[in-house]
Amino acid sequence: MRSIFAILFILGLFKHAFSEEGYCSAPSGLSTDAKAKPLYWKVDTPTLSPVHLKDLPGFTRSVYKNSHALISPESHVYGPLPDWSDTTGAYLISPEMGSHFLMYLAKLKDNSRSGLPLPGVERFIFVLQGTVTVTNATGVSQLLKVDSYAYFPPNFEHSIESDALGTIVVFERRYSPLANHIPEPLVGSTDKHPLLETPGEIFELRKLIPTTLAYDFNIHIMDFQPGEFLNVKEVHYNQHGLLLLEGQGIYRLGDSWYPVQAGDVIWMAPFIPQWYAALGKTRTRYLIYKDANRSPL
Ligand code: UGY
Ligand code: MN
Repeated sequence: MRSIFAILFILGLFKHAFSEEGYCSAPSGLSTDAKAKPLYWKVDTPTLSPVHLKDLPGFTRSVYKNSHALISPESHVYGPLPDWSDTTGAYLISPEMGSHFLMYLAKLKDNSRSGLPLPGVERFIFVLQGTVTVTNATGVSQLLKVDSYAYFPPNFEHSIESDALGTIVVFERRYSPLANHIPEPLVGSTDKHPLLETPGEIFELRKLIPTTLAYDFNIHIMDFQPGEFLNVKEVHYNQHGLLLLEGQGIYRLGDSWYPVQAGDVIWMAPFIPQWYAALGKTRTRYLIYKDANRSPL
């Protein structure tokens, strides 16, 4: 009796392996298995339909050109970050592309601890997931939750730690000094910032860094409702590093039009024509680095 069950079980396993993995010969019209997939079934159920694109081997929406790059999540490559402990990071925008700034994602866990930026380099962090603790040289600590950020002026001693899981996006650049203007460290959160005027535009704008001359860049948080778009087809000397936090839409970069969604990162070189339209059913929110307050000369 036992051996009959064993045989039936083994037969069942074979049947499963063959039909799941498609090792068996193509099903004939005489197949009695109602679940068998007909020959050429993929023509009608194409891998290329949007929901399946991520499963297509070798497929990525990432693009790298002289004037811009789109780096979508399936292309992010994580590795150790120099001088950080127990942290992995993915550099997404760096001077090798032509940018004057660095943008990377860092994943922290128990016992993670940041290294310091290079001398003369300022740092901005924004929390995407979990919580992180930032501590200054005198030992004063602050807990940052999702949507909170911190700015560290150049040569400002600090550490970033996590006792659980935390993901942050980090921007760093060599500070461009201006006589009599000294940037201060900052800590804050997006929701504490008032909406700013955006003459001629419809999107909602917050700036996370003061617009005073001490700071040589800003981080804008821009919100679009579905159907809203940039009125100005922007062309400007400033550089951008963008992270889509929520939503989806179409980004125009030069002559190319890209479907984009939350998680995507975009590098925009100076003077690249840029335009965005929000689509779908939910708001788009993106975070965007923009250099400011310094002459391009
Ligand atoms: O301020 C900006 O340059 C911003 N509106 N650019 C952008 O969203 N691509
Ligand atoms: Mn712009």
